[in-house]
Amino acid sequence: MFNEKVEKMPRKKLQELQLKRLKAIVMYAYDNVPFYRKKFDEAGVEPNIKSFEDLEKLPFTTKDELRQNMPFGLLAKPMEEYVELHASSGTTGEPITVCYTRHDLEIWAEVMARCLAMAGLTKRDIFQIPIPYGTFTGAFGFHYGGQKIGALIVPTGKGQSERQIRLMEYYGTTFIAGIASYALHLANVARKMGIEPSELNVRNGIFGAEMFTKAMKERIMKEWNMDVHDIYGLTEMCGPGVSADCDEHDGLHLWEDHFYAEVIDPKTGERTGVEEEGELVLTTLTKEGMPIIRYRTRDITFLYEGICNCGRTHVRHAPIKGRSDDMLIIKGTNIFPSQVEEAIMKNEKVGNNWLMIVERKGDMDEVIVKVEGKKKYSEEEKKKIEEELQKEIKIITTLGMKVEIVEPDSLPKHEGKAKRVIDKRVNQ
Ligand code: DLL
Repeated sequence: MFNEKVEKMPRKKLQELQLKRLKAIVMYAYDNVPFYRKKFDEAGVEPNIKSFEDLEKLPFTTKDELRQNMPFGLLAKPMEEYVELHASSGTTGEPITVCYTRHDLEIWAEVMARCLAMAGLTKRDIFQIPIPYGTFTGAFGFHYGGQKIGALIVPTGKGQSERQIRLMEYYGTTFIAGIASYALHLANVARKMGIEPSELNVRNGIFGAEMFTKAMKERIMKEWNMDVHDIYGLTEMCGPGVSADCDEHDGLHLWEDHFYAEVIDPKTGERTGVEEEGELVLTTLTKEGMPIIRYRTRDITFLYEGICNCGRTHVRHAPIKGRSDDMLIIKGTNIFPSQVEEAIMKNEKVGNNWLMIVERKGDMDEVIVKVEGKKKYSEEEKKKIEEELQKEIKIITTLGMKVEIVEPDSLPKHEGKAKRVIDKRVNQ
């Protein structure tokens, strides 16, 4: 463990620490960020909270509110205190910009180091980071955390997949991090170069930044012959590093000394019951540069009860099921693209890339799921796989969808987060 004292802190002590920090950060936000002063005053709430329950009286912060105050309207410190900025990838609108003080960077490195150590990173590892170094938080988060542990970092950065594989071979990379779908893309590239990914030295990987189903994890594990960990985070909190899963692979530990988590019903805003799914709401407990109170992440999950076998006391949440704004309503049924992925990735005959197209035909919604075959198949073979997938998708989503097996490498590739859904109904 990177920080055993904190990671195994008795729950009572951890909650005392949380409450102390929660009281302080709410007051700090009120005193230093005019946006919060106005918001709390308008809601008629006092910023002097006394209990976790009191927090529920405070209004949520939404992505739209952050957007309206971009780029620097939510900062709590004078400009000269900031040393770095990052921004969200902006797949759902204007990017959200976050500025870090030195103290904030230090905390980011600490939570990242805990996640990476949990995934097995040690100072003896050769740690390759095939993620764009830029305003996206991914690469820098892994970089700072990896350095804190003392691993040898190979900052290969964006794309150039063949070069990534060559360098893995050349340096004997043992640990990689990144965006889940890119790990599978790299496996495809390696094979095309005549290199079996499982024969490279890579034995551990930690991935996130997008929907990451169990079936996909299993596939990455198998293709690379490595252990795979899930890491979650978002720019608004720090970037990657909010939570990750331990070797039990049963939920992600969320670092509660730095983030306070609630799960709410996205419709009513009320907290959900024990282990009941809803939208994750996060409050930063220690961020001095840009504190955020009760942020609606739109990510769907639930919090576990009980302590993990690994001994860490920090609460676990279920792998993110999807974003509330990813949810599709098809023929009146709510589905998440992650359910379709779960169905597809279980099938050994399909490749690593897929795309779902939703259209309205007359009065009816129609879905076509295009899936790359693992290899080129005959028409007859294709038909058989299509039927298998259709059946599996129906079991998981209850919906009938058309499936089309397409040739390997024929669908758009992604070096960043994968785009899995084209919903043509939006413009129909
Ligand atoms: O994606 C930070 C990150 C980088 C996390 C690298 C993990 C690895 P944003 O670009 O702000 O930040 O996007 C945040 O991505 O609200 C989730 O919807 C989604 N997301 C992040 N991690 C996971 C995960 C980074 N492990 C948004 N599983 C979040 C599912 C994830 N979704």
